[in-house]
Amino acid sequence: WGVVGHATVATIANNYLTPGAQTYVAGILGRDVSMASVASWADDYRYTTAGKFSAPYHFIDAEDSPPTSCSVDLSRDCTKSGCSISAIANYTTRVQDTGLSDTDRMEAMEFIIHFLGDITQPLHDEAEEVGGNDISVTWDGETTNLHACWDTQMVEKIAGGENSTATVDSFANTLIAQIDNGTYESQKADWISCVDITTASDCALQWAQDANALNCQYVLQNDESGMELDGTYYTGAVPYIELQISKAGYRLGAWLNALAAAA
Ligand code: DCM
Ligand code: DCM
Ligand code: DCM
Ligand code: ZN
Ligand code: ZN
Repeated sequence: WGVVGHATVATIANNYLTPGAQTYVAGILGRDVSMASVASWADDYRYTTAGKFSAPYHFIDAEDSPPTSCSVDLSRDCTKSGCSISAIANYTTRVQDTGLSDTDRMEAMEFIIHFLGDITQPLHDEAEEVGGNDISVTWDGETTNLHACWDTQMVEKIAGGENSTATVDSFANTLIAQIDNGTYESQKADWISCVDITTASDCALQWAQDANALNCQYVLQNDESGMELDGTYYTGAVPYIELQISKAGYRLGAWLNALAAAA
């Protein structure tokens, strides 16, 4: 996801933190630092020399065959340099390691906030055409790629603008209302059916498989190459994007609650 997506995930998660988790998160990030404000730090960091090692952690390149066959296989798909699943496990361990420096634990927390978002973006769980980066499409007549549209253009169109606190808060509140007593009320328990911080890799694999399935259901269902996405494709994608961002936020809240309860 882009900046609006990650900030919305973090804002939703923040809404579901227990009082203990609010204190726990603030103690690690810093008192006046919101989760939303650090939610895209990992995307800036991966382009720095110091942070280059973390670039593969944002995705898992599932070598499946969409739209016919979708699957994620940890041993097949998580490379030696790591992937989103190994990263979620690693940083879940590191944020709990009180022997690490405050900076290392803060970075671990920021990685968790970010990667529990990215893992719900279907194209972050897909090797095909480099997660859709190599599928050229247009958005309102402008050339871009399928991955960027899912990360940014479509999310901003749903949210009603580029990144701002007002846009993100309003989008997050709309989704929170659906989680609390709307479309998602009956599904949200499934979203957190695996929230066991002692088996983080197993949970993250389930989350990746859940999102990867959408590549066969919708994202890569037709040949999107050359397609204008700001039309029928966008309209059909909206419910999936809202679902995945809601899911990520609610799950992240539960994950942080579990971390705080174990601390
Ligand atoms: N930032 C962060 N975590 C870090 C370092 C920076 O969340 N470990 C955030 C704080 C700023 C932004 O990234 O909003 C830019 O930080 P800087 O000016 O330190 O590069
Ligand atoms: N690092 C990490 N996860 C680990 C070990 C290290 O993210 N399990 C990070 C911490 C530093 C960088 O990698 O930012 C280099 O760490 P080190 O100097 O410990 O090799
Ligand atoms: N990405 C991905 N799968 C890959 C490579 C990249 O999901 N195999 C994601 C990471 C960014 C976007 O695609 O969200 C663009 O990546 P980059 O800037 O590395 O081209
Ligand atoms: Zn992306
Ligand atoms: Zn990312």
